[in-house]
Formats: sequence, C-alpha cells, structure tokens
Amino acid sequence: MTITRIQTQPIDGQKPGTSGLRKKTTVFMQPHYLENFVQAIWTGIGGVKGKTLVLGGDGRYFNDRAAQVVLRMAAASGATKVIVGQNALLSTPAASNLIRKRKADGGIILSASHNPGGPNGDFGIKYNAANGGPANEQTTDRIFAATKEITGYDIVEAQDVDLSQIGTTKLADMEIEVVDPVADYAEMMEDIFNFDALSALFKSGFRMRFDAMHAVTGPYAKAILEDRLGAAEGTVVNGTPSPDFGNGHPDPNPIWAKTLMDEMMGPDAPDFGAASDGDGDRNMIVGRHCYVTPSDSLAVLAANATWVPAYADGLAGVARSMPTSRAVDRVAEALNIRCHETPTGWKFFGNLLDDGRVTLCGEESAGTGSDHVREKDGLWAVLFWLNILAKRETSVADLMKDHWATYGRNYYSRHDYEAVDSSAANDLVASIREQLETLPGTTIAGETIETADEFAYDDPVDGSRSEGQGLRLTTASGGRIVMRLSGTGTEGATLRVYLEQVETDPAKMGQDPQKALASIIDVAQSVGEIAKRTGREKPDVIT
Ligand code: VG1
Ligand code: CO
Repeated sequence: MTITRIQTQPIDGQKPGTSGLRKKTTVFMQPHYLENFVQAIWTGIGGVKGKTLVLGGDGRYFNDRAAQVVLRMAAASGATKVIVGQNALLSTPAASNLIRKRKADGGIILSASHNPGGPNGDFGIKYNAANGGPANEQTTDRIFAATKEITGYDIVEAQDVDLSQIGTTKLADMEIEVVDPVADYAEMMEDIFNFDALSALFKSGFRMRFDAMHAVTGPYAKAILEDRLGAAEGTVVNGTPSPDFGNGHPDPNPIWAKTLMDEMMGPDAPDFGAASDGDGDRNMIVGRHCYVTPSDSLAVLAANATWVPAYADGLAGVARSMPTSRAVDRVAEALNIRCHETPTGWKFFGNLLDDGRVTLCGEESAGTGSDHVREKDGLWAVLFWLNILAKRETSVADLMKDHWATYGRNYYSRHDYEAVDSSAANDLVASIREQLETLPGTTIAGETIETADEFAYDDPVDGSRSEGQGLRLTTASGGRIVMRLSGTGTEGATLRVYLEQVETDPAKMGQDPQKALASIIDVAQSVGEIAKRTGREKPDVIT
C-alpha cells in the first residue's frame, strides 16, 4: 500500500475549545480540513509511530467517513494498532474506559457531543491521552500551533476498512481491532454498582424511562437496563443512534428533552426518568414530578456515595467546575473532605483524579463522573441514582426534600444567550471586567455585591495556571453570578449566565428557582447590560 504525502496549507480557526475542535459539519467536510487537524494531533502528541490508539464516535453524520480518514492517517504515520468500536461507535465514557483498560497511548473521539448533528449540524474531534481523559491545555496548545504550521499530511491509499465485523484486520502495517462498543463498559458498570439491588428494584415494579435522544447511549442503555437488569422492554426510548439524532438536539435538559419532562410531570409518570446526550457523557435526572438540577445531582451522589459498592469506603475528595453550584461544597464540608474548584471542562479534573485527590466530580452542564474513567459518564450517573434509590427505598422527590433539609438548598439556574454577535459578547465581557474593581460594596437590585473577580485556576498537581476562566460576583445574601462565553459553540458567541442563591430556611425549600433567583437575575442583567448588549429580551435556553 502506498503512503501519499498530500501538500496542504494551514487552515484558520482550528483551535480546540472546551472539548476538542467543533465546527459545522460542512466546515469539517471541506478539503483537507479534517486531515490537517489529525496531522496536527500527531504532531502535538509527539508522533503516532509505534503507538496504540482507541477510535470511536457518537455516530453522527460524517462519523463513518472521518473514522476511515483517521485510520488511513494513523497507518500512514506508523501507528502500531487502533482499537475501534464496531461501526466506529463508542460513547465518550466507553472510549475513556477502553483507553485505560487496554493501556492504549491515547484515543480519538469523533463527536460534537450535545450539539445537533447532520449535514447542517455540527461535527467534532478530540484527542484523549493515555489516562483516558481529554488532552490537557499544553497538548491542545501544541496541536493548535501545529495547525498553523502544517505543510502536508500523510495518508495511506486504500479501500475502506470494514468496521461492521468484530475482529482483527490490517491496514498497511497497522493492526485494527474492531470491538463490541458496549461489552467492556457494561462489565465496568457491573463492577461499580450493586446489580442485584438494581434487578430487585425493577422486579418490584419500579418504572423508568430512559431517553437516549437517538444518540449513542441507546445500545448501552438497552444492554444494561433492559437486558441485564430486567427493566421492562420499552424503558429505553429513542434508542437507535441516527446520524442526525432524529433531527433533534441531543442535549439532556428540560428544554431539549421536553417529551421526557412532560411524561415525568404528567399524571402517569414513571418513578424515574433520565436522558443522555449525543456522546453519552451527560445525564439528566428527573423523578416523578421532580426535576433534579445537575448541581444538586452531584451533591446527592456525594452525600450518598457509600451506598454504592465501589465507593463504600468513602470519597477521597470531590471537585466541581467553578460555575457549578456550591451544593456539593456543603456535602464535602459535612463529610470533612476537600472540594476542589476547577475551570469549565472535564480536562481540568484529570490531574486531580490521577493524583487520587478526588473520587467524584461534576459540572452544572449535566456532567458527573468519578475515578472509574476520565470523562463524565451519563449512564454511570443514572445507575448511581438507581443504586441509591434501591438501597434507600425512597423516591427522587423525597430524597431531594431530605437532602435540602440536611444541607440547605442552592437554588440554581443557567441562562444561555446563543448565537450572539461575537463582538457584542466580547464587549459585554470586557465591560464587566472593567467594573470588577469598583463593584464590591455597591448595592444593585437590593443585593450588596461582596466580591467580584475573574477566575484563574492553579492546578495543585502540575502547577499550571489557567486564566480568564469566568467572571464572578458574590452577594452578601449568599448569591453568586458567573458569566462566561461558551467554548463549544459553532455560531457567533454563546453567553452563559450562571445564577445561584443559597437558602437554609426550611420553610423556603419549595420555591420556583426563577423566583428564588429573581434579584440575582436582576443584578446580572444590570451589571452585564445583557438585554441592551445582546439585543435579547430573554435567554434562549434556561436550564
Ligand atoms: C460546555 C459545558 C461544559 C462541558 C462542555 C463539554 O462547555 O458548559 O461544562 O464540559 O460543554 O461537554 P462550554 O464551553 O460550551 O460552556 V460535552 O458533553 O458538550 O463534551
Ligand atoms: Co457530551
């Protein structure tokens, strides 16, 4: 087989964001676009020669084509072996697990996660390191630098590799092992959770709905929930991955998983509802007539971790991304363990997990995970909840009431302004930055601002510093506002406004979050002049 050197030129804008490179599918399908970036990955990781990689994706449009390109380029640059999920499918947590379990040098995940797919949707690619986690900033910086200097890439000329059959084949000198995408993952879940208790729960008549949102978790959820644990057939809906996610938006939140929300709030609601995103790393948890915010979910998992066999000895520590509510901090304090605060994005948890400093971590964007892999893990979180409900013999609503009575409630909401004009969004951020020094001590909308700063993170393990990670204000009443621009969008800028208010009065645990947060929302509007600068009367998405 011939290796061809294709001449190319740098392409602008190939800077990895919060989680890899994400662009419109049409952008990725332009000549050399994907190839340039893959070659830059090889450069950024010091070459792929002699290495073993894991490869898979969430099945979105162009996943199959992109996988063939990655294989031909890995072979051309001398990789020893690539372990690929059947039909090039792997959920993000399953890919992370395979990298670790098979001691691979790293992996390539083809996904734009919760962004819509299809020819008019988004595509993405990211590199994960040998620990199974997203490449750290030093590596993504090197990859980006390589995209700016590239002059050519190497690719093998060959027919498509048949990825539909499990087994081993060759491409040039490189071995390709096609594996069942579900098997190893399901085995790991069985090692972590009390599957007997879960089977007994379903046997007792517990009813559940899992909305896979036409994305990658369908086969995983069916295999584990229905086949192994005996949940009724039909528990998993929208369970067949489709290239455009059934023309939907595979983001598990009350807006995009509205059908599930309606069912869970309706008269014949099942006991438990859950949903996952495009690549299977996010989760939404909803009980009968009771939606659980992701920040609360993290706090509940931390507080109840010892019900799960894998965490029976307790937690080394916990971590949350900075914008995530401080509900878990209260649990950590009660457990007398450390709670770390990191920038947005899973890559920042990697060092803490590798160093044994934390066992659980999570983000307000519906991501929770533990030291079992180095990615957030949607189905894992769902099984964690089921394990707690089974052992505590309680409902989601009662568990939340109990939790808030013990720890207080951190009312929380995120307001997203999507596809905002980029310069208007940058100006908004700049104007808040200018006010940071003078804001403390001032009173706005009846709230006194206590602190105002821009978050920077010093990694306690490798000493690296990450600046510009979000603007934050706290109020004397126990409120907090965080504002930052998204690093995963593909159109204009997305402004995320994170709003939080602590409540410890037992009589005030049952409020509507938007009402409980009203004055905090007013402060954010006023400080950011959001309506005026974005031209939007209200947010596009409220979670
Ligand atoms: C968003 C979330 C962040 C998450 C990231 C990747 O990033 O806010 O918490 O880690 O998506 O998740 P941003 O920069 O748009 O706010 V996923 O499931 O899209 O890989
Ligand atoms: Co995701």
